[in-house]
Amino acid sequence: MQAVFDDPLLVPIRDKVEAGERLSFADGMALYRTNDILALGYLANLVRERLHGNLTYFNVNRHINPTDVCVASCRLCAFGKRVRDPKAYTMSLEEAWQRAGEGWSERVTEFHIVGGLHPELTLDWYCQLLSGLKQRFPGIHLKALTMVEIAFLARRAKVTVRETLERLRDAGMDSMPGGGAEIFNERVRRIICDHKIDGNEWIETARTAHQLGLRTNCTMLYGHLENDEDRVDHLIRLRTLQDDTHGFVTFIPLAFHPDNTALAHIPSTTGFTDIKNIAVARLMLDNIPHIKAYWVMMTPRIAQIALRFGADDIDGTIVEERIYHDAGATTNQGLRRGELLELIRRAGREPVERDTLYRPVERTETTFTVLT
Ligand code: V47
Repeated sequence: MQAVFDDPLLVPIRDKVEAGERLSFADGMALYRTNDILALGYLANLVRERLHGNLTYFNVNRHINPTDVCVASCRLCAFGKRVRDPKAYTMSLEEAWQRAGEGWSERVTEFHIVGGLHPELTLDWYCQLLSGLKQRFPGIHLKALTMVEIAFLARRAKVTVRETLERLRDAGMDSMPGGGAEIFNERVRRIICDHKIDGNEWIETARTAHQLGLRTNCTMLYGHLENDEDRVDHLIRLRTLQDDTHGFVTFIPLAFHPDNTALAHIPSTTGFTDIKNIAVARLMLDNIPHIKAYWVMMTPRIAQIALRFGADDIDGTIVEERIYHDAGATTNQGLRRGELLELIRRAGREPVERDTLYRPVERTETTFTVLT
């Protein structure tokens, strides 16, 4: 028996999803415009369970933000500070290496390393940062630097994006996070982050990374000045690149947090919008394997619900989070491994600890092995 939907516009979409067919721009618009959240959930869950069954992924990771000094001054951001701001910080290499080993005793498998666009930190400095981390923590995967940081470092070093990526890869960079994509539409981008690379440059930097064999994530920032067309356009541009490269591992929809930003007048997103963005992403991005419900951004409670609306991953232990907390997030700075297991189990899903590339991690009391 087929599911009955309140919204008749979803019926042809249901037929496509059940047949495993690709959804169009118009389908994406219908998905965003519907209020039939249960229908969206039914369809997204169908795809999610087709791909991953009952499994839900998480990892034991630590965020490291070496500096919050940033020349971009994006209106969307509460994290970046001007170089002369007394509240700004920049870690020395020694501090960053030491910080990496601090925090909870749970053995992390990934360092997630991002920061501001610092006017003085050079490509060489980042190479030293990464090679120093590799020396001190040889088994830990370095997921480092967004496309925006890469393009900035390349420009400052007067070398190509390809060479920048090659040098960082040789220094120890294993993969890249998905930040900085924001929304590709130029009209909106000019308002929310006018000094950042444009959407085409973000896509072309990701293409180069993928061509060099670096896997990356991708994101979309929603809940600010964008409209439904901009969101669908963003998702389709990511899907088109993925058809070419197959380099994206995970998509993470990111809800805009307005506090302490130049866009503080914009109301925060609601749980309804957050869940809708997870479901639409799962349905539109038919070639990206994983959809992450980032618990810091959506709260553990909504992230848990998202596991029934298309998400198969809730990210990790994190330990220390700054970007969302500077923008008013009230969630914890980190969660323990046991708390993530519990969150997933209580949604009736089966937790799998993964490494950055989604290989299962097996733990004994004191060691862990990545199963290849
Ligand atoms: O690039 C900045 C966004 C991103 C705000 O790849 C803001 O696994 C909301 O990319 N409100 C950083 N969002 C976070 C990110 C990420 C997080 C978790 C996992 C991964 C991954 C990537 O956060 C930034 C920007 O897009 N951001 N300021 C703000 N006020």
